[in-house]
Amino acid sequence: MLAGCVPWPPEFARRYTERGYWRPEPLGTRLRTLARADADRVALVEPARRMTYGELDRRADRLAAGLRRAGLSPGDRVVIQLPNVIDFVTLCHALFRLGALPVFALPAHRESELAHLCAMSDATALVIPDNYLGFDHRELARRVTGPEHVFVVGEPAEFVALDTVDAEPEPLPAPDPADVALFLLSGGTTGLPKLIPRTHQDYGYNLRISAENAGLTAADSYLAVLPIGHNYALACPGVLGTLHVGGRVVLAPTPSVEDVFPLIERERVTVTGLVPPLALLWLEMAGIAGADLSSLRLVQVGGAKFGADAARRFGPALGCKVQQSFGMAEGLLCQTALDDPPETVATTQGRPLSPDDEIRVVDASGAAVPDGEVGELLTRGPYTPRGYYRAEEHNASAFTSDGFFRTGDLVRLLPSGHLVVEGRVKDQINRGGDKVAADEVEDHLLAHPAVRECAVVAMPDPLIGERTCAFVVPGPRGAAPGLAEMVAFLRDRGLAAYKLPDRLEVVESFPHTAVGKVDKRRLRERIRELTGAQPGSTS
Ligand code: OOB
Repeated sequence: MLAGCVPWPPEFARRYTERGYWRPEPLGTRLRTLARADADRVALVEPARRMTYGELDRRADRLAAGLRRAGLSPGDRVVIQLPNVIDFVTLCHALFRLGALPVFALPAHRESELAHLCAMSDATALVIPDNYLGFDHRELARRVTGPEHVFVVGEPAEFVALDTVDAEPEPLPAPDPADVALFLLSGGTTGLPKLIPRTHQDYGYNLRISAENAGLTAADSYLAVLPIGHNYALACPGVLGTLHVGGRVVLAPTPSVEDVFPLIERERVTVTGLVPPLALLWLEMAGIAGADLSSLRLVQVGGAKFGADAARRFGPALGCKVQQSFGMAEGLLCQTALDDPPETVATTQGRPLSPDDEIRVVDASGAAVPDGEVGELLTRGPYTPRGYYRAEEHNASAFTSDGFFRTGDLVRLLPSGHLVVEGRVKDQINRGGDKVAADEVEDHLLAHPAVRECAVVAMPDPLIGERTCAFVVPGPRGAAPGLAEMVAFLRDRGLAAYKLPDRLEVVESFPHTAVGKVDKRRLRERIRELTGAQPGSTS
């Protein structure tokens, strides 16, 4: 396995292979078979362009050869920051074939995140769009040093247009299926996002079991609404799961209802995955937007807690089934089943998908809590890697000595095996599915000359579940900055917009815990009182 990664112990690897979870084939192998069997079948749809399985297969080969000729080698890391476009998917398959490793950035990331990802992964190449949602990503690329190559989808300026990377296919040695295929990003709890190495065979299993649990077949059209660089829309079952079964992937240019509803109607979309704020919006708009959504058979909702009331209303309002999805880039994926009773679908976040997903629910000392009580979820299994990339020190605390990942999520395990997410112990804000590591934002706030101390906490929000509140203790020099000034300051530091505080509270001092740490629990209570909000989740 690639240096800097933690392999599964051999006895586990043997078991996962023997049980058929791990298959000796690189990601994208099925694409070749499907392309040969039915070349003209539509694989990918953009609003103004479509691509068949045959074309996707050919383009992946030619792009792989072109990248090789441009100087990329197996094992090289390629940071991809693209919106939901066909080139994203062709590029992924080219890299799988070449054995080069995509590192998935989000379109919302800015200089701070992108520079970190390129440095962490030692990236050889960066792939960006020219513009997306009014932002010029070439400007961003100019400020990120490190990658030798910058490829652009669209107008390349001084960089290289991805379209022109093209060469006659040549035989390439197949990558080792046991090795890393791609890197996902952790939501981050301490500092900047960590890289999660996913192997061909672990990720292949991830996408197969989630495709199976969604009952996905070649007759399905999956609509990618959320960014496809995120695990959920990429492989749970997402784009890769859909292509695996020979279905059709419809790529939404943005998650807005104006873009998405007409696509559902036109392409007769059957399945999609949403975060709770979008699901609430769909619930509101379904009857009044005037689009025919009757082709939908299944809508997954996950990434943040989906309240039971909304979950109960969603299916009848949209005329489809709902599937709660509780997953993480680190591996474990829990989902309700298509034949679960409606109340189970409304009130739980599903069951782990693999019979070999091991679950422990523990208290702060690491001891198992009594059945049915709330504790931290620990897990290990055939698609949950044993460590972050190049993060030995962090891995020592993020994993138990016997390889269980500490999810930082508080859950209750029901006798049926379903989990209910009750909260979290990790210092993170879940902003409607977007994860914000409190201390990453705190580090940036502390760089402001007028800030002496700061603490970032979640505050309840009726629409997106949680928003970010920054508490600040001003320093001796100058007045504390207001929210607008602080937001401008953080933007200048290259922080992604979803990480910017929604509210700023200036205080004289912080409450402290008995051991002298800032007492964030009391700060959360204070902001709840100030906003008059109730503790709870999106409902
Ligand atoms: C998904 O993945 P990540 O890596 O962005 O975030 C994982 C974290 C979980 O540890 C949990 O804290 C939270 O997001 N989360 C949920 C949830 N789904 C994720 N919290 C409550 N209820 C849920 N349904 O978010 C992700 C990956 C694959 C599929 C779906 C979501």
